[in-house]
Amino acid sequence: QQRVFSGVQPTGNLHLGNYLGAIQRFVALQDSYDCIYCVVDMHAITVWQDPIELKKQIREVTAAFIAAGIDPAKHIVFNQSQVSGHAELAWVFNCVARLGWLNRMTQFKEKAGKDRENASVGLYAYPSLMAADILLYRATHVPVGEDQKQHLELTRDIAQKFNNDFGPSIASLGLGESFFPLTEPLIGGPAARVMSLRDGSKKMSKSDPSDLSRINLTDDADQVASKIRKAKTDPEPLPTEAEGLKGRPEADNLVGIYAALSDTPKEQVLTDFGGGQFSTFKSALVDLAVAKLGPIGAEMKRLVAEPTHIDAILRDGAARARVLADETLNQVKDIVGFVR
Ligand code: AQP
Repeated sequence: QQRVFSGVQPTGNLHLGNYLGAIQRFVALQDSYDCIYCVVDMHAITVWQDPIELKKQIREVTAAFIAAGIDPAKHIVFNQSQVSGHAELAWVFNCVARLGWLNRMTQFKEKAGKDRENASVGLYAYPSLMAADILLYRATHVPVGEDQKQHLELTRDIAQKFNNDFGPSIASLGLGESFFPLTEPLIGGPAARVMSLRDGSKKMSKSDPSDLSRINLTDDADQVASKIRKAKTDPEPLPTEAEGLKGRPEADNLVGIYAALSDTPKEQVLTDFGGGQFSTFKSALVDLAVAKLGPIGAEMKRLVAEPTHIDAILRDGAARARVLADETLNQVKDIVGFVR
């Protein structure tokens, strides 16, 4: 059975990058896979989160999933902390992963910054927990933005080392040749890495201090329009072919956003707008972004106003996830040699 797992951190400021790189693709995969979509609140606390805000943010990410079109009745939507198997499997993986592997993780280096001694142990061990999230459900495919590629490679390394280290035990229990799948990342499309609207060399991110750098999913039409109009560009007209976007990161980013929002290749966008001025293209992009994001933002606001409904979705999803998680976890305990 092909199974998709992915997660989004409830760290506030959900933006167009999260939508195009992840959530929009989660929606599209629902017809072809069994999907598990998780609000990864335990990842969020690897950096400080205000407890009152965290609760709101967990509900907001859940609302974004539902508003974007994820069906929580057909698939599983839940928050990570309600299924304790994530933490339990992460501990086993902490003992499988090597320090040298984690030392190479660029996201830790970026997020810890210069004051590394003061970063949480959780931030360092983040990739082990992410591997546990995925492998607890033995997911075969994980849709993510390009920034998560390295963590997905580590997940495969952990799965492979577990399968090798415990090979004889797995075989003696009759659990097949390799217990964990080598999960395939699903990364791609024109918006695998949406860049900041202020600086084409930085990715659009929740933590950028400038609100003008990102389009938030809850921005109203005026905010979306003003941010796109102020987005950095260069003085040249748009090229007529994708080749001409090389060395023009801001133009490339806006064309990629248009392509992903309209579900057309970048080449088509350039056929329609190439040779013209940015102002014309930006007006069309505003119309498209408002038409696409407006209803999602409005539905998110409506859903977060009824937290009991959202909490019921998360509780129900967690109960269904727990059944799958417990099965894997019991097998892992047997494989490792724990008594239960
Ligand atoms: N700019 C982006 N372009 C495409 N995809 C992106 N994703 C994030 N930023 C972009 C994808 O969104 C999913 C959820 O991300 P996350 O919330 O788990 O964490 P993140 O990558 O840490 O998000 P941010 O916005 O970049 O936060 P900060 O500012 O804290 O670093 C993932 O699939 C991610 O790839």
